[in-house]
Amino acid sequence: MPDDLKPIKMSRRAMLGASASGAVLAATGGTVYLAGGATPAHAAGVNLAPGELDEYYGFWSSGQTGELRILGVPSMRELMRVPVFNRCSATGWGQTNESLKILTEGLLPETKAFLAAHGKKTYDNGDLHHPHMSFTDGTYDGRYLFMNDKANTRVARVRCDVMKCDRIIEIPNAHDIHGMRPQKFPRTGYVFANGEHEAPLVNDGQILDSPEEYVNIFTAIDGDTMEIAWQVIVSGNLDNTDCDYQGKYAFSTSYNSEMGMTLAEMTANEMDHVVVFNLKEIEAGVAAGDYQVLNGVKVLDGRKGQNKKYTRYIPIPNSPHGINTAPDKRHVVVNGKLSPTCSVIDVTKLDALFESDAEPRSAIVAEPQLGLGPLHTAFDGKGNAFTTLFLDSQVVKWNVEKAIRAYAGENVDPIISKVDVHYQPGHNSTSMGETAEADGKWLISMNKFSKDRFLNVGPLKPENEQLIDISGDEMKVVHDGPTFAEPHDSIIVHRSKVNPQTVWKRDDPTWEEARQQAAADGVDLDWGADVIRDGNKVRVYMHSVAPMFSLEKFTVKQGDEVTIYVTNQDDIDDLTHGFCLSNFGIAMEVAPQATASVTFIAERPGVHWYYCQWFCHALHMEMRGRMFVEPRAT
Ligand code: RUQ
Ligand code: CUA
Repeated sequence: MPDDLKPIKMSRRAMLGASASGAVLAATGGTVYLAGGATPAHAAGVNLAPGELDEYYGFWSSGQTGELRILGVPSMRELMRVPVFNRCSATGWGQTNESLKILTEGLLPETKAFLAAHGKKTYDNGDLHHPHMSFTDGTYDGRYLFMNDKANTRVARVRCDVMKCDRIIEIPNAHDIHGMRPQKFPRTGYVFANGEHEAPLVNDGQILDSPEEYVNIFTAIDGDTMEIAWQVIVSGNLDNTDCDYQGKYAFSTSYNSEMGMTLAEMTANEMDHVVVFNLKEIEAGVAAGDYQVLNGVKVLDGRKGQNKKYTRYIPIPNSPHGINTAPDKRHVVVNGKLSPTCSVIDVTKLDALFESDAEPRSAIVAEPQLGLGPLHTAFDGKGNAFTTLFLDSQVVKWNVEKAIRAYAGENVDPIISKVDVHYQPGHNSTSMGETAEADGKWLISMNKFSKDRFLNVGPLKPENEQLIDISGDEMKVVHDGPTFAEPHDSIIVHRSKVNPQTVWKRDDPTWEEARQQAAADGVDLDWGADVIRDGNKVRVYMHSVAPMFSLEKFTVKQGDEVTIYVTNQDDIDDLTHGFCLSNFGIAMEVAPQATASVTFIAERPGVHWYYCQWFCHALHMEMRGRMFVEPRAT
């Protein structure tokens, strides 16, 4: 633990509540937490005192809200929302030219045409399930976060130096990206993305009821360039994905090996499968030209029965969902969902599947019976696994080595303990748990239902994310955290891995187009106070220094296409300004040393105030100016 980490202290209120309920306080390694009979109703959980910092960053998805969220762990305080697939009223994401560039440049041509027919430039919804950080040598490297959009088949990247999204791409040929993971070794490298829903390969309206012509697509994206490296056609749909610590294999679960279209068809088989992707063989296939090009992407055939060395299909009971590689760098846990089991793959046994056509199930080394509805598994780095049981509303802690011995015939029970969670857990995540540096301190159980755990806010309820202390054999629920629709997944990253800037650098590429336009206009983007007319296009350059904009007023004509560039010249930590043009539906964030711009048609004659919409100064209310729109000559 770095020296600068302050011990986590309980609040006085929590301590009083805890002792009143007869709980015992235990201190370990600077961390104080509840033990014994503390009931969550009395325990405020692990509170940090005012001003104390969390030990971990939690990166949270937000499901159908479409943004990334940053929480502090263990306090569970929400620290930031990073807009990605959504439209954000506060920051102007989805409206500023800088964000629209990112939101539109990666869309497929047919998507752009479709959106244009609706008067839109981009989608304004998304379904962000899985946020994961880039890796180097099996652990987080603090460069990027990657995340999927199930709703509109996209993958996005967030820069960790500024915690803003810098690239979004739409994935051609696939339908609805669900599972997504970055390569762990040697580095990211690839970002693997599962198409969840199968469709005809050429989906042009010719085929509906011929399931044999439906395929599914596994995609490898180059995480550095955000371009698609290759795709593989597979049999069955694809749910979640993970990869090994050796850089050789990726794996995806399939809950519908039947390729069924109805619920009855989809759940007919007792066994579905995990698809194993052989990265070296796929790369060799690409090099050898064994692909077709579809929508500009190299697509290889890895379907069952192709007898190619690209894929193998390991039968797994039944409709498996989550797949999680253990920090021991060897075992991969496949969560059975409709089967009460988890299946454990040993990655050292995968070579034989490809090289000597060994029976696919020979890679399974354990299949413990854990409880009802296993969905996802996390790890403590001490050989133990934590699996969510959706139907039982529990988390089960079990030992991987014991499960392997039991599978080999020994009379040993791998289950260590179970804890009730509230209610119906989906994902879970442990501190650093999806890296080789899993540290076994905290577990988040991401529960889909909160029911009675919070004040009733009407028929729509928050989810409940519970913080669990996993440092001992018994798991202890120490905090309930409500979250809005609808986080699926999270990762817990030690704060030593992440070090964002506090102000922007003026040479940041985000506003490169503004920089070029200003140069073409002969204007100083940094210190602008200029109005440039170019036909019916008007470009307004201003900067802000609290509490003033450099332009107190400017004039345009009705019908002009106006672009306003605002550069925040304050370079003090946290001194963000905003620009809101009232009754024009325009508002944006301009953080310290950033430039942001927005384009609109000045269709309303008269005086219109613009004002700073981020509280910045004692004279924040006075930080305003006027746009005068001269009426069109009639
Ligand atoms: S999934 S609740 Cu979208 Cu990650 Cu399993
Ligand atoms: Cu500038 Cu408020």
